[in-house]
Amino acid sequence: MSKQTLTWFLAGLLVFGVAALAMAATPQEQWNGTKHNAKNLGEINQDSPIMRDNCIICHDGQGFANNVTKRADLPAAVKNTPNSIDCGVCHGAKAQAIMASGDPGKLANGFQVKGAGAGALCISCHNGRKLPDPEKKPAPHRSAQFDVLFAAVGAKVPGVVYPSSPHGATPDTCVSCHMAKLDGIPNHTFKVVNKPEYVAQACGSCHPGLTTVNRTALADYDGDKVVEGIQDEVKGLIALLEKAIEEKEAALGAHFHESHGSFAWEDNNKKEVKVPEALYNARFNLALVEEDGSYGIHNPAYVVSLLQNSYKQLTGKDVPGAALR
Ligand code: HEC
Ligand code: HEC
Ligand code: HEC
Ligand code: HEC
Ligand code: HEC
Ligand SMILES: [Ca+2]
Ligand SMILES: [Ca+2]
Repeated sequence: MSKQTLTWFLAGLLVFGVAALAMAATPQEQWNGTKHNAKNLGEINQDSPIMRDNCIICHDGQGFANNVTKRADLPAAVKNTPNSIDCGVCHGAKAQAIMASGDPGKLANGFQVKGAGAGALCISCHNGRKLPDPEKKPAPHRSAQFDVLFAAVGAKVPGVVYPSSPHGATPDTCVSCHMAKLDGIPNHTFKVVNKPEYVAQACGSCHPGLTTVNRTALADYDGDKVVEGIQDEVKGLIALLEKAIEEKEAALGAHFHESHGSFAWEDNNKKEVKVPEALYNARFNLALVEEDGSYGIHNPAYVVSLLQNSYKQLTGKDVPGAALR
């Protein structure tokens, strides 16, 4: 190679390299905008979950990494600050061991899952922590993704057989769908991007040709006579169940509220109202599905069945005109 050709070759490499760098995003750029970054959590005070004992094991990155539930037990340098769930947390020793084993260990609500691949890391934090209990009336935590994906948790009507999950079987569970390649690297926004290129990678191995996460449902589940995308069918069912719940509460004169992770109903004099089990169950399933946040994608048939059966248990009749699961 002559000296001149070599110069051109090197210049070409440089241009190509810069272009490639400009195209590929970095994990840092993608992570910056997420809620794993404490900067995006708004105003933080001592009552925020990222600062509170018993919450920091999931809400504070160093709480998780050091396996600690009390701030006082954190290393001095990170004890008094909110600590992001950052690169070092998810690529540190504890997280690596969980990803390699595919086993998040026993969860707060007693469930165990093995073979969850890299998604076991996500499951360590993204689980609902509670089981339905009409006596104590707990609410699911705002992170019920594990519970729905594995059809593990839900207020079930005795005798009804609920569908299990096709999506719990994805090899890296959460990571397969949420961390497919985005701009050339594993997606560190952690959000499923509802664009054809992304959907093709996250879902295409099992649903060839799918271009939107809102995949057309197999039937009309909310009974409005239109077969919509599954997320719209689920939103339709949520609206129907919510209306039925509010009608029941109005008839009982019971005002609903949630505090300290439990549901409660009170009359006009702020005295507790005893409500039927079906009402608690319906509230639990409604919260579970809303807090899961995927509007049915994590486990379509299960979510449809939970909502439809809650509606029936509460009102005594099937969702009018709907295809039942
Ligand atoms: C097992 C792990 C875990 C524990 C323990 C935990 N949380 Fe959470 N929590 C989460 C996850 C994960 C989310 C985010 C879920 C999502 O975005 O779907 C969350 C979300 C929340 C939210 C909603 C935040 C928002 O921006 O909307 C609040 C409020 C909250 N948690 C409060 C608490 C409090 C208070 C405690 C302690 C008493 C606690 N959490 C303990 C995992 C946990
Ligand atoms: C919430 C957890 C989480 C956070 C935070 C996180 N990562 Fe990752 N990262 C992962 C997972 C999961 C993978 C995919 C690993 C696998 O499948 O083995 C990954 C993959 C990667 C890869 C690709 C490795 C490969 O083999 O291709 C790089 C590089 C990386 N992360 C860097 C970073 C950097 C830099 C940060 C901080 C800006 C960061 N990560 C923050 C969970 C995380
Ligand atoms: C150490 C605990 C922890 C781990 C591990 C973790 N998360 Fe989170 N995640 C949280 C908490 C806490 C929040 C909510 C923060 C808030 O809103 O206060 C959250 C929020 C989210 C959100 C909400 C959207 C946003 O803006 O960021 C998504 C999506 C998410 N996590 C996906 C994942 C995925 C996928 C994994 C695995 C690769 C994962 N998380 C691992 C604790 C965790
Ligand atoms: C089969 C693919 C798939 C699997 C597996 C999966 N998700 Fe999702 N997830 C989705 C889709 C699709 C959405 C909805 C995205 C939308 O509406 O744009 C979603 C929504 C969410 C949301 C709400 C996002 C937001 O913006 O608030 C969170 C949090 C989440 N998933 C976490 C998880 C966790 C944790 C796991 C593992 C326990 C998991 N997901 C497993 C596909 C998946
Ligand atoms: C590992 C394989 C696999 C992956 C990856 C996967 N799915 Fe599925 N999915 C299935 C199987 C199996 C079924 C059940 C049979 C069917 O409905 O095709 C299913 C069912 C569904 C249904 C239910 C249809 C109904 O009405 O009951 C929807 C919606 C869906 N998937 C959407 C998605 C989306 C969106 C993604 C990507 C974010 C995805 N899936 C990724 C295997 C997968
Ligand atoms: Ca419909
Ligand atoms: Ca509808």
